[in-house]
Amino acid sequence: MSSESSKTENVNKDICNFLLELGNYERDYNRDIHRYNAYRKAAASIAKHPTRISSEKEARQLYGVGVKISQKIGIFLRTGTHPQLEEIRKSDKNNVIKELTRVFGIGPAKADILYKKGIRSIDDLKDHKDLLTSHQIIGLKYFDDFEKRIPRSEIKQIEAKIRKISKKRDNNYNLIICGSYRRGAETCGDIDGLLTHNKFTSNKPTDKNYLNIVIQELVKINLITDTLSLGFSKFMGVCQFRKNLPYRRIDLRLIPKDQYYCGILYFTGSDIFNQNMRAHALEKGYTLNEYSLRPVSKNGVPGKPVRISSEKQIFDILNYPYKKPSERDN
Ligand code: DCP
Ligand code: MG
Ligand code: MN
Repeated sequence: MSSESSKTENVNKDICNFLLELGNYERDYNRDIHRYNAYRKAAASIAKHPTRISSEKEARQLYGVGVKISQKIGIFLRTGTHPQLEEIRKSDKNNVIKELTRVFGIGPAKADILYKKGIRSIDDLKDHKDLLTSHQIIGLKYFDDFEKRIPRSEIKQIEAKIRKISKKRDNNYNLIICGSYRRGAETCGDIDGLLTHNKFTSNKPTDKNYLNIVIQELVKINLITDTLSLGFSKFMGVCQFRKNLPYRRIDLRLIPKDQYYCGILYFTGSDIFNQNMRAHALEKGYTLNEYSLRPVSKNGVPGKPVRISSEKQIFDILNYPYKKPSERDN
């Protein structure tokens, strides 16, 4: 989920990598998502800092960098490493978990189970597919391809293709690619598409399987090669734009027209940006999620969704400074 929005060069990259390594350890080994988020938040903030950070004190001034993390940065700056980092790198279990969680669909909990069963590497896994779900087997099958970044130009072509195919089927379909692509990244980890249909809104329940109709078309033309999961509003799978190009992870969602702006705001991210904006919304007496923005009453009950007619309007209502997608890394 890295956000490679290659803008100005990050002069504190070593510090960011140091923090991310500690953060991943908290997530994968201790399964402490709060600590993981704290490290990521600090790293995202430092990545945006235009000048070289030279002291603990300087780090402490930055948004999202607390006392403990800045102390660690201080030690890292003085010694080029940190005892905790050395510890982590020595841990066999941690290294195995780190390797196994590179397979799409294998999270830290599953990796832990596999470790306990004696699996030590990706190669071990290939001989023990019986321990994996169908999801994870697909992750293993495309292991090398899924680690490759997707160039922006390829996503642009995939976007055009999906748009053309869905519009041909029914001109009421609309498509927008969100995620890191919409944030302007030169390369992306996966493809995140949002689909709407002019006749589909949240107040008119429907039996029509709008998403499935498009997926079937995309399977027919061999753009979509595998399905990880498919529900009424959410598809996760694999696509290949052209023979000999890598297989790519693709997520497609169907959203009701009236939830369009909250949908694209959420799906554009980054995830850290979303967390920060949601926290801000709560402070302003609103609850914001991928579907709607709703005022919260004094006793904590969310009211009716506000009718939204642009992405910027959500920022305005919350009195949150508007950020273009390319500025939404945190
Ligand atoms: N998202 C979120 N919280 C999560 C996961 C996702 O808010 N825990 C939202 C914000 C993300 C968007 O969904 O930007 C798409 O998720 P991805 O995992 O595809 O992340 P990105 O597209 O931002 O990065 P990448 O280039 O790694 O795909
Ligand atoms: Mg993405
Ligand atoms: Mn995604």
